[in-house]
Amino acid sequence: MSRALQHKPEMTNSRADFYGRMAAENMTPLWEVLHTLLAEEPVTDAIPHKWDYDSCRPYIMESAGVISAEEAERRVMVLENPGLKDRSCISEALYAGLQLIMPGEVAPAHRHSPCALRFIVEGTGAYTALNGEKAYMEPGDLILTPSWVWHDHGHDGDVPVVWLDGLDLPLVRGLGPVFAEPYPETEFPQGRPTGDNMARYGGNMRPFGEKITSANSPVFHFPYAEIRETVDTVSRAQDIDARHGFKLEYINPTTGGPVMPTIGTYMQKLPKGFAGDDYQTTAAWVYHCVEGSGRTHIGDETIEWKARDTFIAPAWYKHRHEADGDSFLFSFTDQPVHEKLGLFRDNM
Ligand code: 1HN
Repeated sequence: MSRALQHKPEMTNSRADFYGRMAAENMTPLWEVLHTLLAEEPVTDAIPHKWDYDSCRPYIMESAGVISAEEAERRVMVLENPGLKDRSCISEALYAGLQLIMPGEVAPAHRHSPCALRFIVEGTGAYTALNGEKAYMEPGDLILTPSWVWHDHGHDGDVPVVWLDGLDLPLVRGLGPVFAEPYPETEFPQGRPTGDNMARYGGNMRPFGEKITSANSPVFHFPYAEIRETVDTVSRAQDIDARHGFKLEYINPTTGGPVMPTIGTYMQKLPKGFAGDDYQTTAAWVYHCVEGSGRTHIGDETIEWKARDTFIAPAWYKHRHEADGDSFLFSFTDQPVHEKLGLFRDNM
């Protein structure tokens, strides 16, 4: 190639003097930084990383004695990407954390413009209420709390419950429109009965005459028992994808698109002995192993994973999965944003 965008001009005394003088007017020379602003391919400071659940769990449990869910508002250990220190994010656009709720606790009702998902890691008996409609958690369940919906968490059971939170908070913060509001009471009043969202919108039917205007899935609870059965059934009569094994997207039933406008969510089965091809995309992928074990080669790194581990494949990192036994991986990604903005690319 005869021309490279990576060219950095030579610094001379007179140039340095000129740059120094224009700084008084809050102006800087683009040609000194253009090579960093316009890399030929996506560059991210995020790095591939795994949060080993066995190593993280003692700290999560210890946090119960450090602060209550109510005092903390949300008792969450942020999964901070080691390449993005002090930014509370797992990728440039996505946030992830592990949240603990103990029997009898409440995490007070609030709402915010960033949207969130919960993927249940361990325990049973806790719930998330959306506008007062409770969704009871089982390991492997996905529960959504879309933008600006009132939500609180509670726990009627008797074992600690931990879930993985995923939010588009870094993206929304970068764009600007972060709003949040506490509900005046700790708990939102009782709303519709448990399961109402699935009956209303998740049964291949919808209420007669209802206009659906939300950009988010009106189904907000996706139980693992059903999702696993779906993916497993499809895997028996479907050609395997060389990159993804058998991978299905959770959908907003009113659009067929992603469950929330900014975050896509997937469950994939990697059959015993699967050794996949490289996948490369502009989007970042947070993976969480529900069952099985294996490894994912991300760039030059190899991440070994087993049930309850969480790991990140940052934007544009080639990555390929290998499974020991039959394995199930949940994932969430900012891919829908890239697609909506016409910026998405991959190597499919
Ligand atoms: C939030 O509201 C929750 O509702 C969890 O459980 C994690 C991280 C940042 C900002 C808000 C929740 C959060 C959060």
